[in-house]
Amino acid sequence: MNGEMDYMARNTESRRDIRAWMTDARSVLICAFSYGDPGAAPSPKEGHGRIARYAVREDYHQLLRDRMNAVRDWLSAEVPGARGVAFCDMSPILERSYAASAGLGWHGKNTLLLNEDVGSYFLLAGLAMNIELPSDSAGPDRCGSCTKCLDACPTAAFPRERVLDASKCISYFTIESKGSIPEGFREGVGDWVYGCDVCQEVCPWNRFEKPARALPPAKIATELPLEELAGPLSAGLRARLKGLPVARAVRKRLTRNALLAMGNSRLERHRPVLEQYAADADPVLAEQARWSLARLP
Ligand code: B12
Ligand code: SF4
Ligand code: SF4
Repeated sequence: MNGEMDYMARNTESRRDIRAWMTDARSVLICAFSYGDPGAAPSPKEGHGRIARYAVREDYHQLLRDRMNAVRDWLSAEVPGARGVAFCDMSPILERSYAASAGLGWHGKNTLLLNEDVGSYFLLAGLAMNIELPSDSAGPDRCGSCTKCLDACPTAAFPRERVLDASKCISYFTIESKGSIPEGFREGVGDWVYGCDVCQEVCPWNRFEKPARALPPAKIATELPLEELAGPLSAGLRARLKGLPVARAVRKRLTRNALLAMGNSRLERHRPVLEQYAADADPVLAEQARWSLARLP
């Protein structure tokens, strides 16, 4: 279920118990940072590829670790001997489990953490501390009988509620997977070129989405022209993508994803670009372009 993300099968100890990661940890302080932006839903646009909302603003990894380090520095100054290590996304720690135990929300059926005030458009970052902190308690599950996210997933990546088969998720295919996207899933990937927000867009709790205060505003639109994404990036686009998560994407993966979306668009105007890549020295790009060409009318 992990696809090529081998790292998820490693460090299972620290996923079970954070003390395998920080031996003297006694508390976890975890925060949610909203990137809500009502009205900024990535919507299909002819000849464009969609980008997940979180990826169009400044990369959050260092930004949020810095914020948690500022909290750690303040706590260390207040409590002599207090020590802590910040984490955000990159460490083998089940952030959603800690966040749920801390009362930040509940595990939605789409496996994301949901909060009744802001929905699910937030990111998590935490601090493992060597001191005992007062603890909060988990809140109730508010999904009820809703199954909108499970029904809407374009690649049927949920074998059952609250379980994601990561090897079928568009987010995995477009961001993490290095080789060819398996044929059986290409149609489902649709026009997504970096991440996927479908199981959040349909969630009724995201109606309560509020403008983000905790993260910087979006720097680019959530839809970009496929021709621009497939070719060598222009200086202008490179400058606009600088510092965004989408800029972390390996160039080849972004090209592969744009070629796939061109096939799904069925737009004749993409033929010249696809014909050019059909003869590319890279077998993944060449095969993807041929598949997409075969879908043009
Ligand atoms: C690897 C990863 C991915 C992989 C695999 C996801 C997966 N299977 O978990 C891929 C690339 C597919 C992915 C996709 C996305 N991700 Co991601 N991802 C991660 C990462 C780095 C690790 C997750 C992990 O270890 N998963 C393994 C499983 C076992 O862990 P788990 O789902 O957390 O499950 C545990 C708990 O949920 C709990 N649990 C599950 N169900 C229930 C039910 C109850 C009642 C209880 C009590 C407990 C419980 O038990 C499980 C085992 O202990 C985390 C950051 C982190 N370090 O946590 C971000 C993280 C989960 N991702 C995040 C985001 C934003 C996304 C995307 C929305 C990005 C996008 N727009 O494309 C999508 C959403 C896909 C989806 N529906 O979940 C955010 C989620 C924020 C939130 N509000 O929940 C995180 C927390 C990053 C962050 N720092 O903010 N992601
Ligand atoms: S992110 Fe997209 S592909 Fe992944 S589970 Fe959600 S809807 Fe399905
Ligand atoms: S769409 Fe419905 S089932 Fe899915 S997470 Fe939102 S409330 Fe829960």
